[in-house]
Amino acid sequence: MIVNKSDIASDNQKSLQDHQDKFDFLANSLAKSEINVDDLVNKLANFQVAIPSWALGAGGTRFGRFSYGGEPGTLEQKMDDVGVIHSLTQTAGAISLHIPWDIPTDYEAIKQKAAQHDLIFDAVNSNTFQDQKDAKESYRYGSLSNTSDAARDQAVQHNIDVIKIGEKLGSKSLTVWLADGINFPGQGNFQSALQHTEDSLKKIYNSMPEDWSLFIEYKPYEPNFYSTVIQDWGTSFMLANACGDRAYTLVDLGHHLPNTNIEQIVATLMLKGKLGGFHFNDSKYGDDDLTVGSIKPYALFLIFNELVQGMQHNPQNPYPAWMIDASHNIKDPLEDLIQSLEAIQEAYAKAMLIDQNKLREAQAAHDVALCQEIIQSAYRIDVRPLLEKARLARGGALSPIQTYRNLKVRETLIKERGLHSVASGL
Ligand code: AOS
Ligand code: ZN
Ligand code: ZN
Repeated sequence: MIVNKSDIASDNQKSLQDHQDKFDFLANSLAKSEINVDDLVNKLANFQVAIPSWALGAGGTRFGRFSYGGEPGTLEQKMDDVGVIHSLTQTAGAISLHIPWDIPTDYEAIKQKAAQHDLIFDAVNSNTFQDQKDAKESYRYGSLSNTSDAARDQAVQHNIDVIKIGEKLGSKSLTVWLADGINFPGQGNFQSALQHTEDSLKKIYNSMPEDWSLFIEYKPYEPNFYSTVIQDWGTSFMLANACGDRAYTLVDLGHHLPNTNIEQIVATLMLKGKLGGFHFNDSKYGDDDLTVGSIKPYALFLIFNELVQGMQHNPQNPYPAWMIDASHNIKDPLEDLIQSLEAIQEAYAKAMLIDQNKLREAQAAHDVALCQEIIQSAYRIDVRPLLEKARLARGGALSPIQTYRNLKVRETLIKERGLHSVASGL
């Protein structure tokens, strides 16, 4: 299924005038505050977020999974789905693969597909949280942290294999998320688990090509419920420092205990030049992997405020790798991802509207109420016409979900792939 630019353009016609009226009204009022609207729209148009290959089918829980018709069964089909999202939103110009779920059989064909959809390959993800068929060693008691040399060696080798696959596709980074941990007090030794993990990560780091980065993800709990080896940003930061300059922390929004101040973590990591990657999602309780911005949009905006500041003032920090990491149990996964992309762009746009000069003055004067007014008045602006303009400029849809429905994308996918398709992966 391919969504043509001409079909998008003709669907846009219906709401073009309405968009233009709203845009003009907003642009006029922003220009009065000396905001460079063209620059803002440009930044939005250039902000690209990678789609994870595992988010394109219906997710599930241990209580069951309700499949969604027309799910992608192969890597090619997953790329086609990202192509659909990118055509409509013009903000999903990358895909993040998961090995072994997405091992290409024909690299040239996969690269051609990427070029056809205007996609690049973002970070590749290793998997040492499941035992693979015919694997000699089990990860039941850990992978990079395992007390068994043979299990650790196998896990390190898997990561090296993933790097090799990524190299063939043009990826430039590896994301490691470890499920390693223990379920009961006394089950293992904290210090040796951490030491083994550090040693294993160093081996992986030293096997990367020189232009690659290593992203180390952290998470407080699940699948282990007493302790996780890389439980928080501090542990990830420490391990990244132990590995070297091209190892970074990856922040997944769902990987924090309730009420953690994530924006402060972002600011701290960027100051130290160690924020390498980002997984967007939202949650009410834990690692819910819900649609970005569906539960705590204000928190997302505050996080973006720090990201925008960091991108402007912290040259010591690389441009972060943006990725969605979500799971769709109920909604059409493609619609859900489109909503996530919109929420990300919205938070980014609002964060760029904060009057930083005024804020600094108010902070210096300790005018606390004014500080809050400045931040919140940016948050209250309806920035959607800016997002529409950015999409329009690149040939995307004014209203991606509406166009997705008008063009009957899901119906076509069901016709092509069947109603009872099963997505490969989780
Ligand atoms: C797991 O909770 C992490 O968020 C991972 O980033 C990711 O979801 C996983 O690698 C996909 O299987
Ligand atoms: Zn993640
Ligand atoms: Zn997660």
